[in-house]
Amino acid sequence: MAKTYIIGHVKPDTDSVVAAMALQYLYESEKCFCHPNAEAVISDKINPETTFLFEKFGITAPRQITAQDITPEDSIVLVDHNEESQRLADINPQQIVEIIDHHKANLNFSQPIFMTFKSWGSSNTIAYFLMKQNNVTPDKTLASLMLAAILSDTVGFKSATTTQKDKEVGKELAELAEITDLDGFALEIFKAKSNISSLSDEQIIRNDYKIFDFGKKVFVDQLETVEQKSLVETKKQSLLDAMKQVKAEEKVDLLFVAVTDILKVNTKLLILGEEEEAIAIKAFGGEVLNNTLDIGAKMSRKKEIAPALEKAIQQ
Ligand SMILES: [Mn+2]
Repeated sequence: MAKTYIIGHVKPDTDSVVAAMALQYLYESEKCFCHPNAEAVISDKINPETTFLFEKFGITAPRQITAQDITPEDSIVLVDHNEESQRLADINPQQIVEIIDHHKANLNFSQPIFMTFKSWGSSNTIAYFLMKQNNVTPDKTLASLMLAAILSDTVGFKSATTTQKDKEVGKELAELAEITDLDGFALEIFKAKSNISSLSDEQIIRNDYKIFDFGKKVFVDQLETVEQKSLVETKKQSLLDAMKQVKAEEKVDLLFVAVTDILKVNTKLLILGEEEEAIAIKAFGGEVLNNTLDIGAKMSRKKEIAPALEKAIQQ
């Protein structure tokens, strides 16, 4: 029987995995979406933060698939991404029937599809909005995970991507989840996100990266952490070595690692070489000291870091 796969971006974060689960719940509860046999799936292993959350709430992760698992009769719903470089490799764009996303659209389809794009802070804010529109209420566990995803994507409502809608939805989900200490819950999530102790240097560089095509290929990894100081000081040299290796492997023109302190609200960029230094200074100003550039309170890769780099490259 034909299936509908709901899938987030490669290198899935909590927002993309949980939003896929939320949409499965919505499609099962409200048949008007006409997505039979909907299944939330993932394209890569879940990250330490999502692992922590699934353990905390006793949830099994969605199944990991490859394009080979999708038959020509199946449909695909993309969530938390739209552009080709973020999609599961080798899927047929003709099979994409719907997209729910909060990123910049970069699309070209030969057939009409359903699209819900909202510039809110999290795909789960959109998923909850769609649920509400259809009189569907998430159960307590799903509400907890959706709240966690919103807190994670908006860095506890502190990121520049945060909107009034995220806060409003967060409040409603907290009630459904019966979570009263939002700050405490956010801190737990940040600590799990920061826990990179089990990762090698290369895995750290590849933990949460996006490759942007700004005329030049730009790899931007972001480490959202409560341990910025130790990462930027103690671990810097081995991270720079791993950055050099990943840059060669990925054949990108520029590679940046943004080390964001989510409690202090500050980002330091690790600068690999002269090319990165020139673009980073053009983008953010300031001075590179020991391969590090302090870019201040900028925490959002999507809204602050990537657009500034794009502008600097295209100047
Ligand atoms: Mn997201």
